[in-house]
Amino acid sequence: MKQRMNIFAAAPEAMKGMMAVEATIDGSALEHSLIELVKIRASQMNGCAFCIHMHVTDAVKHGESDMRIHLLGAWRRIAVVHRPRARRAELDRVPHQRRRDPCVRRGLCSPSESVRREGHRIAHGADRRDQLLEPAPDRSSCRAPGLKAGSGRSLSSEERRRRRRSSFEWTRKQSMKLYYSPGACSLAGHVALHEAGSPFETETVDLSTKITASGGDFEAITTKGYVPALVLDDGELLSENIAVLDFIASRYPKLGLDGEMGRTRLIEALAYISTEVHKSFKPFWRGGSDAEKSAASAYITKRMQYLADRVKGDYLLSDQPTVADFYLLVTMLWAERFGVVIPTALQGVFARLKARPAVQVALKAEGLI
Ligand SMILES: N[C@@H](CCC(=O)N[C@@H](CS)C(=O)NCC(=O)O)C(=O)O
Repeated sequence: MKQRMNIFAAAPEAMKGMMAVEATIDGSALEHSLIELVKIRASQMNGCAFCIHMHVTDAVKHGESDMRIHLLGAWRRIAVVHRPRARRAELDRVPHQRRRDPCVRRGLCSPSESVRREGHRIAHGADRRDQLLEPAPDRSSCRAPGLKAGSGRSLSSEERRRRRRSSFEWTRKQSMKLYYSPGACSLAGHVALHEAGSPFETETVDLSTKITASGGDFEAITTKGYVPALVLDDGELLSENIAVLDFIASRYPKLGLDGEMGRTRLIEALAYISTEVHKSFKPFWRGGSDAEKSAASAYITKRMQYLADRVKGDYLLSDQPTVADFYLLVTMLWAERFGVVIPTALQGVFARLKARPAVQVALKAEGLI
């Protein structure tokens, strides 16, 4: 194959201009996914398959919907690419300072999302709301590894360009990494990432020795020592199934619930599955007595019945599966394995979930089928 030209070496002046334009656009209040749509469209017009692939990957990563990407070829004729007037007005109300949030500038979330969404808080390590509302003094958590904190104002333009380039290359190389143990609750996140079509890597963990498949010390990755552990694409570690699944649904809204109460209802379901269903399997995993197992079994069926009585469609919360379905799926697989009765109304959901291609892929990858 013909080697690609190193454009930075071949046309440094042109690249200088390009990077300056890109820096200006990135520093503006435009949503990152919208910028990527423009880049995809330009690449389509240029007929550059490499660039289309690169910008589609970035657009998906920044939460762009498949629909808007597919419709780009006819963008002049459709309404979906335009931000609704209400959305523009909302954006205009965001104080300028917040638009300068480094996470917003890197396109990890839109200005309003940086205030509103839990995904932002988790992804960027701010666990208090007020840390979000006021710019944190040290923003290193939003930065690519190896880039030092600082305002950037005192940097030479050459150094700024070098950093931009390295951060640009870094974003391209990193993808999320899920540490899982076959059949464990981490399977929920594994399925969700496949459903999302997200680029991600995996590594298995031996939970008895805490050694990862590549021989690493899992407790050095998370002192919690349990799965799931999701290393985000900016290098931050996320643990706890509820948080991991909420993060995935925030980034890939098709796996969440629409509406003002959507996210709250999703967390409500995740919390119920985690604390009332998942945790009740303890006697089965931790060598409980027969009496303990039998009591747990009855309790789990009762707790599942509550969900069964409220099934909202083909899946638990709607006609489309959400991350809560994938968590429930794991517990139903455990129920099947340990002979716990699954309520009839959940059996259809169970069958539909098992038949999904993403579920099949994840089960196969974990060696469960
Ligand atoms: N609080 C955690 C618990 C996760 C959990 O129970 N993980 C199990 C597998 S399903 C595990 O890794 N156990 C190994 C251990 O605790 O040593 C969560 O909700 O994500």
